[in-house]
Amino acid sequence: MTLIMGVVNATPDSFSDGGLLRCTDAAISHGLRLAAQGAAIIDVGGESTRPGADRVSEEEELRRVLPVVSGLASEGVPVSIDTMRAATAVAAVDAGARIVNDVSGGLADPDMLRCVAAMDVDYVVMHWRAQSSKMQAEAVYRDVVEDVLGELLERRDAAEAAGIHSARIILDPGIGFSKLGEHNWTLLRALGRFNALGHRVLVGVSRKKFLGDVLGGRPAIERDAATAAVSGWCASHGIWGVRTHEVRTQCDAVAVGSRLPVL
Ligand code: PMM
Repeated sequence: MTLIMGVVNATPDSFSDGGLLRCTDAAISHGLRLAAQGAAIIDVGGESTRPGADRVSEEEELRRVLPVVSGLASEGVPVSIDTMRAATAVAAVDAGARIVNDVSGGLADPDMLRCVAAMDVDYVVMHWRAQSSKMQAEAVYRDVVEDVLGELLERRDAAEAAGIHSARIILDPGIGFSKLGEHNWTLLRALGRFNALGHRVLVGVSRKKFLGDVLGGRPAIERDAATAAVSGWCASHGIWGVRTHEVRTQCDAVAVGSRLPVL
């Protein structure tokens, strides 16, 4: 059955009372809660990738994520580290992470693929074209499905050429990254094409803007039901995992979607 990857953003602005220690404690508790609710993996990130977001320094990213990764891993929770930096990936794996979730598919840091190849971990290769501050300017496609599939396979090939075993690679179409609303819907309608590539596929639509756009501009926090509709659709397609902020409703959606396989 499609698994749920629960999102824990270890960013001070995600936890309203601020302060690193409180942020760390809140992030660990939140991750434990999501795991107890049924998330099979907790994805810890310290850098926002929202359209327009600026980057944080490596030091700041490490300060945010490492205590959260080790806190969750020491409780036996499978952790993935959401980072584009090789040094952060290496430190997080050292702290107990089992999956490196690189939204840039190895494009943002030239050391990433080599470093991941040297570790005993799975690697999420997401479709990505540019850093968040300028990614929406790159949302131009001839045929969005063919272009994304082609670019994703180039990154898959680069990962394998760097020594990452094929079975370790998880592919992700990168919903919302250098994509306009209609691009996202077109990609979701073509999920079968991504699954046919022979790798596990991860999909992240949780609370993203294109869902709010079909609901009259509904704010992010009120998009979990819409997210669940897509989680069910992913489960119908036998997708390996969905990355979501909320877990309980998504588990229900996946349980139902898995009983309605798309033939
Ligand atoms: N989306 C975000 C962050 N990390 N990782 C993967 N593999 N796939 C995604 O779609 C993805 C990701 C942005 O979402 P957030 O800022 O709401 O967490």
